[in-house]
Amino acid sequence: MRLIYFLIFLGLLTGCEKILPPAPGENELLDGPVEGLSDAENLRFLRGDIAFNEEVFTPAMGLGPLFVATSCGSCHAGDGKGHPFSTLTRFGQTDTTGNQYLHLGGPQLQHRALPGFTPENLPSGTTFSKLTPPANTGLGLLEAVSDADLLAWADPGDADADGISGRPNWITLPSYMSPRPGAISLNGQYIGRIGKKAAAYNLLQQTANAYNQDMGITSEFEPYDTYTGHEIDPEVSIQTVLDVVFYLQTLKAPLSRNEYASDVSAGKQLFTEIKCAGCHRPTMQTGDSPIAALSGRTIFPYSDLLLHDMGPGLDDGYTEGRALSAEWRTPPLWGLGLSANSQGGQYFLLHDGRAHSIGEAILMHGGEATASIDKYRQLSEADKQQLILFLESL
Ligand code: HEC
Ligand code: HEC
Ligand SMILES: [Ca+2]
Ligand SMILES: [Ca+2]
Ligand SMILES: [Ca+2]
Repeated sequence: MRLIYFLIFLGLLTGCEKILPPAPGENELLDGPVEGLSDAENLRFLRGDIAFNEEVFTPAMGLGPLFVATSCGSCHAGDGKGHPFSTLTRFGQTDTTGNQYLHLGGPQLQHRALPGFTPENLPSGTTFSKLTPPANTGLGLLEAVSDADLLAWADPGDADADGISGRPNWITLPSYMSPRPGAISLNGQYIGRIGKKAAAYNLLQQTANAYNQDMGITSEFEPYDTYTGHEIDPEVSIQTVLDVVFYLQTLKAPLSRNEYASDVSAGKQLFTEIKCAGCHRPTMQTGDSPIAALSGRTIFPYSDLLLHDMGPGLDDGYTEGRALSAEWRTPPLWGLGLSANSQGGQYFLLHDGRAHSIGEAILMHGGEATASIDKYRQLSEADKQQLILFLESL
């Protein structure tokens, strides 16, 4: 209340236009399509946008009976990073023999249920991760990077002895999925690259799972009711699922800001010097995509899409597929400086939002990042400040 009076008072003194924030510029918004879509593609983008952001499921539309939330957009507001009040909880165990709790509702916890149904509880003895929603921007471009490139960046045995290994999460494809052109497989498994542990092959798998596991909405792809486990009629059409996938594929990558300021470019230099770029790869190329606007583009995601052991501090004891409990996929850093906008004005970084500033997130790195973080600690305060300014510009 007092704040409001203060703002009114300020308003009287200065004229309202001075305290109202200016309308955000293009480079401060995360929603919007990549450049170069055809008219038909733009329409499809809009259909997906509506299904993702505006379609709220009700019991009559098939919601639940077990669910976590009622729309994609309620967790992924404005397509930006989500707040810890909209986390997903996944549970399992510390080994990678496959989820031992499938009969008790694993791997994902649905803590809400329609009247007359019992919501799930965490079974005793299980370990779990609480995941905050990542930003959904630029994912189609990441999907279009070739498997061969990802494999070229992996160094599972750390052959060059820089302490950084990095490996793909090899996953078994769901029955409805065909591998992308040029896909590389190992013992019948393929490279996952979506999700915090890279456990989903692509945006289709992530989307079909989200409808089913987050909202209890069955589709042709994931037809099993979350309560009974029985196959039931689709509650969302194939067309809508594919439109949402198209929307996610064609959401533009976040645009950087202030990149020509001298502090920012000095910070960028430091980022490479202290080996942050060993995992957060600044530049890559997309391969061929069925969507022309995504093909052959140079992109700046600051990720290698590979799993890295991040040490005991970031180990939740929860494994997903072959990803070990301390392993996380390098999160893209594009859009980092805009995260607070969609997180209630504050940063909630790392997989569960435990870091409240960029500096805190850096200091919580361990495992393969230890050498890099030691170098960070040795930077002067002025250098650290430049590095942070660079990260905020992304
Ligand atoms: C209850 C909140 C919630 C709802 C509802 C939800 N999500 Fe998510 N979403 C998350 C969280 C948390 C993650 C991180 C989980 C992970 O990475 O394994 C995530 C991850 C994703 C990702 C992966 C992004 C990346 O960086 O790899 C995509 C894509 C996505 N969601 C799309 C959707 C779609 C489409 C819907 C609706 C059909 C949806 N989500 C509904 C919370 C939610
Ligand atoms: C060994 C690979 C590796 C190195 C080296 C590394 N990072 Fe990371 N970084 C990661 C992974 C993996 C995560 C996600 C960990 C998690 O969510 O628990 C992460 C998370 C982050 C985040 C939080 C992002 C978000 O969206 O929550 C920031 C910021 C970050 N790193 C910056 C840096 C900087 C700056 C450096 C250099 C001082 C660095 N990283 C070095 C792998 C690495
Ligand atoms: Ca349902
Ligand atoms: Ca469940
Ligand atoms: Ca290495």
